[in-house]
Amino acid sequence: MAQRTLARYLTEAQHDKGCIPANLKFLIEVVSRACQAISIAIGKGGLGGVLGEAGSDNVQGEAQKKLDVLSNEMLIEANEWGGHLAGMASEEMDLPHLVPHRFPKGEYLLTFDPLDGSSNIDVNVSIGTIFSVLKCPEGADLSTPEAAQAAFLHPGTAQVAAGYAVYGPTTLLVLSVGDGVAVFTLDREQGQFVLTQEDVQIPADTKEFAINMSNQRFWEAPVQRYVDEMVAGKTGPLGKDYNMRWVASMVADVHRIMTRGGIFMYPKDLRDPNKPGKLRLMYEANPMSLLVEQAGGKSFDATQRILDIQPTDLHQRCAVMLGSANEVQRVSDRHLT
Ligand code: P6P
Repeated sequence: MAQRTLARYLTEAQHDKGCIPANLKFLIEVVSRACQAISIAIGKGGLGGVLGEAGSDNVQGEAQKKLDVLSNEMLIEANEWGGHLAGMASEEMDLPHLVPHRFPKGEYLLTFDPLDGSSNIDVNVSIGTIFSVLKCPEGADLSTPEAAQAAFLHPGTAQVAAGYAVYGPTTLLVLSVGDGVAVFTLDREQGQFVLTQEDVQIPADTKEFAINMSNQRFWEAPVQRYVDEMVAGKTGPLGKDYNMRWVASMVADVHRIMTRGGIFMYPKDLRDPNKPGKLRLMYEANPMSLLVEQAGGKSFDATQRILDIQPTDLHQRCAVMLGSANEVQRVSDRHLT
């Protein structure tokens, strides 16, 4: 059977299921080509002069890697001319990037973390791009970047598409337009993404958890108790041994869970009561939560569904507990007792 490329998959979804308007199909293809170009830049590593620090900090006060800045620029340049977007927001930019007046404006808003896990770049561990697509509200005030921020502030349930690219031994694009999750593998000879898995399903149970254990003393009691129970294994109340993984690239940890199940947690850290978590709602937690739910998993901030959170700030953080439905439900229930 002929390979089903991303373009064919999107065309079929557009015609057969009517779930992808033409401009959304175009947007996803443009993002996929930007991810392809990012994959090539990353692949050059030290040979391409793209490793190391950029010498600047992002809005989060985090030192930017050269590839953080490059990936951000690649996504901006790929998307601003096509007439499908009204604006873009990124982890690497304080304010939204509005489509320049010289280009046509479209109906969608794109948020992204252009290169997630960038602390892993220089040690050659998998990293990724995370993106989320929203409809721009009718009559939104896009007169200035400051004013435009409000147009982005929708709960995750309003996303019309979400996905990530994971730059690992292979480069994969994992995508949902609200009709399940599909996985595409980059065929470097052909220079295009080819469908390699459809209708991803996360197993409801797991024996694998992902968390940064070095923060254990700063977690809230329910999370401490839950992790202690998993570490106790067969000798504890859960009656089974668990394994632990922590790549410190959300995309890599989430992709493992999409592939074989598991629970990923970046819980609230009591060191800074003003920071509900480390991960960002709009371009990390929300897109990943849509994908996980579309694959039969769950995603809570502890007690509430992440996709239901009403954002108040473009860069707000939230606690994240996502993955195998029964395991996520268990840790959420720990907060109610
Ligand atoms: P820590 C990467 O910096 C990131 O945003 C996520 O990709 C990852 O899951 C997390 O932070 C790792 O955080 O505290 O373990 O370095």
